[in-house]
Amino acid sequence: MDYIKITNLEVFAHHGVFPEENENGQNFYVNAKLYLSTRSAGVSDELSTSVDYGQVCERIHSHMCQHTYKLIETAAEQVAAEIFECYPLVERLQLEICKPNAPITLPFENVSVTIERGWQRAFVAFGSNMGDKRAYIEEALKAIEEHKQIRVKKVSDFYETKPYGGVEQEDFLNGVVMFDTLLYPKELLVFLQDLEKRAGRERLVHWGPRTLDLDILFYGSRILCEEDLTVPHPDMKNRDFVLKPMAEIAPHFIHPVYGKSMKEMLQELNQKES
Ligand code: A4P
Ligand code: MG
Repeated sequence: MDYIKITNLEVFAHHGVFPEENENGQNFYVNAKLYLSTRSAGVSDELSTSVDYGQVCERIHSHMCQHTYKLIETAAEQVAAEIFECYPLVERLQLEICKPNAPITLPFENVSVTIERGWQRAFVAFGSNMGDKRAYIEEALKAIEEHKQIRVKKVSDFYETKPYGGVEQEDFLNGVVMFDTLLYPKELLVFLQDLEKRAGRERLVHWGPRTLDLDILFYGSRILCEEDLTVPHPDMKNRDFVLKPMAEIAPHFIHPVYGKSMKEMLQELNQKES
């Protein structure tokens, strides 16, 4: 991918663990690589179709001057967050903060931290089978849309579905939302669980009735097998309440484990069931 590169932007600021550093300040140097497509700017020759690097430098400079962090890790994280917030065209960012005058009592040339952050495509399934199902889902979708580090791209139709899994319970309302996010998978899980809590979700019966269930179906093409998080969400090949909305909004998205598109997986499930 194309990128705009800023090298050794000098900033006099006060970050550091020691009070003398916060008081006296020192020079920091920032290197940034902003990944974005420069194609339309290349064709149109219009600044409005790209990112103004002069403005980016000023933003980095004023953020670094106006805040005092103990760690350059925090400075990097916060500067990155501001760049993503202000420049929607930036898809990925590599940021290095150098501190060549760090208080180290040995000869050294430089110390720095480099981070890489970017928007990731995620799919989340929503379901409800208690109370005002539509209202619970709409409330959650609103909160997802309002999150600063989430950009909703598509929401599927809401599907009325029969309960799957053997527990006798009310019909469900199901669907899928597709978005780009800067949140890490675990942070996304915590956010979604908080929304479930806000909807008054109680975990009484496994696979039982719920006001709101939000499951991470996919996080890019990442495969995660952790104690509290399995991605892609398991068992989706048997669940038409997941595959139907997925096939509606992302028919050509490839399941990273099965190597099949959502459309193909839905067709296979339909064949199995007929
Ligand atoms: N967890 C692991 N991986 C994930 C992930 N990818 N996304 C962990 C979200 N959570 C994940 O979930 C239990 C634990 O799974 C969480 O603590 C999280 O750390 P839960 O929602 O508390 O419990 P649950 O509902 O009993 O399990 P789960 O996995 O959400 O159930 P399912 O598989 O979603 O099945 N029939 C229809 N028609 N429509 C439905 O929506 N849903 C279920 C529940 C059964 N039948 C249904 C439907
Ligand atoms: Mg769940």
